[in-house]
Amino acid sequence: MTLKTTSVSDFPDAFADKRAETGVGYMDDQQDPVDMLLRLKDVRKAAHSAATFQSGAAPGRIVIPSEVAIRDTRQIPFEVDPPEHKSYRDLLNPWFKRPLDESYQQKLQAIIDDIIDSALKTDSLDVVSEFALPLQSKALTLLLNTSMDKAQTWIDWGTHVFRSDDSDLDGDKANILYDYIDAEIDKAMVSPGEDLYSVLLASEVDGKKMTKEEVKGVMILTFAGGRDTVINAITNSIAYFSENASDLQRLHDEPEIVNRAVEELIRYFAPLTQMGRVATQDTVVCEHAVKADSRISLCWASANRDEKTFEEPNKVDFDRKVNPHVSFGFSTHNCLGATHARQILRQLVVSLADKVGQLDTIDADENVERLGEFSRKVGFNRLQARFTAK
Ligand code: EMZ
Repeated sequence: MTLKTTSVSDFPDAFADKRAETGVGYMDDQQDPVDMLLRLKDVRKAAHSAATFQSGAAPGRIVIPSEVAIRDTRQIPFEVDPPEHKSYRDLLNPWFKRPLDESYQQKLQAIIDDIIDSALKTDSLDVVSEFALPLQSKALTLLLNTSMDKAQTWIDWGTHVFRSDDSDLDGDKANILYDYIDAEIDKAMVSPGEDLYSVLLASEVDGKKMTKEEVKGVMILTFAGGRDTVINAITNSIAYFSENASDLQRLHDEPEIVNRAVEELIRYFAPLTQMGRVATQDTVVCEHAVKADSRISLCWASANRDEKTFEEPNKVDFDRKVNPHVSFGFSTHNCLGATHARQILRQLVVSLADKVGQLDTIDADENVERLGEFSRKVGFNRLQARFTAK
C-alpha cells in the first residue's frame, strides 16, 4: 500500500526491463514458485499449449497467489482442461453472452444511471467502495438473473471475496462465499427459478446432470473472477478520465469509438495481472528450463506492454488500430465474463461522457501488488473523487 505518488492515471509498466533482458520473471508464492512469462509471443504460445501447461491442476494452484490453502472446489470451466473444458464452455457460453441482449443492456443502463446520478449529488465519494463495488455487485444480479436486493449482501463482502485488509488469502472470508453459494444452491433445488443456479442444476454436461459441486464451481468463479477485476477496471477508468478530460469529451462527441476506447483502457490497465499454469512435463520456455509439476504464469499485464507488438505501449491511445491485448486471456481459457465486463465498461464510459462535465480526484491510495522482484500498480484501495455534472 502506498499513498498517491504519481498521477492517478499513470499505470507504469513494472516488467519492461526483465521483458527485454530475459523475458522471464520469477516470484515465490507460498513455497510454490512461479516463472512468469513476460513477452506477448511466449504468453500466447503457452496459453495455447493446454497439454503442456495445464489449468486442471489442484484447485486454486493456477491462481497467483495460490488459493490451494483456502479452496477445495474446482472452479469451472477455468480449472478444467480440454476436452472436458469444451463441454462446460459450450453449456455456459450462451448464458454469458446475454449482455448482448437489448433488454439486459436496458437494465444495466438503469443501474449505471442511478450510480452516476448519486455520485453527482454528493460532494465527493470513494470510487472503489461507493461506485465501482455497488456497480459490479448490481450488474452481477443481471448476469445471475437474480433479484436486485441480493446485491447488498455482496457489497457488504468488500472488493475481493478471498482477500481482506490483513490477508491476501482470507479463509474465513472465503467460507462466507462458499456457505452463501451452498445455501443459494439448496434454495434453487427446493424452488427452481430462472437464475443461473437453477439453470445449471437442470443442465447436463456430456449426458450427465451437473452435480452440486460442479454448480458450486461455476458459481465461485462467477463471483470471484469478475470481482476485483471489474472493480479495478471501473475505478481505473475514472482515474484515467479525471486526468484526461479531452478523451471523455471525445467519447461524448464520437460515441462510435467506444469499443476501441474500452479495449485500449482494458489493455492499459490489465485488471488481472497474470494467471498460472502447471507444467505437465519438463519443457523450455523462452530458453528457460521449466520442470514438470512447476508453475509458470502468463503475465497479461506485461504482454500488453510488449513493444514488439504495441507501438508506444505506455500511451493510452483511443486510435490504436491493432490491439491484440490479452487482458481477457488468450485461447481455450479466454474470459467467460468478458462480454459482461465489456458491456459494463462501454455503457459506463459513454454515460460518464454524457453526464459528467468534470471529474476531480482528491485523494488516492494505490493498490500495488508485490510480485517477487516486481511491484505493480493494479488499481486503488481508495480513490476519493468529485463528480460534477455537465
Ligand atoms: C479465480 C480468478 C479467475 C480466483 C479469471 O480469474 O479470479 C481471482 O480473483 C479469484 O481469486 O479464485 O476466480
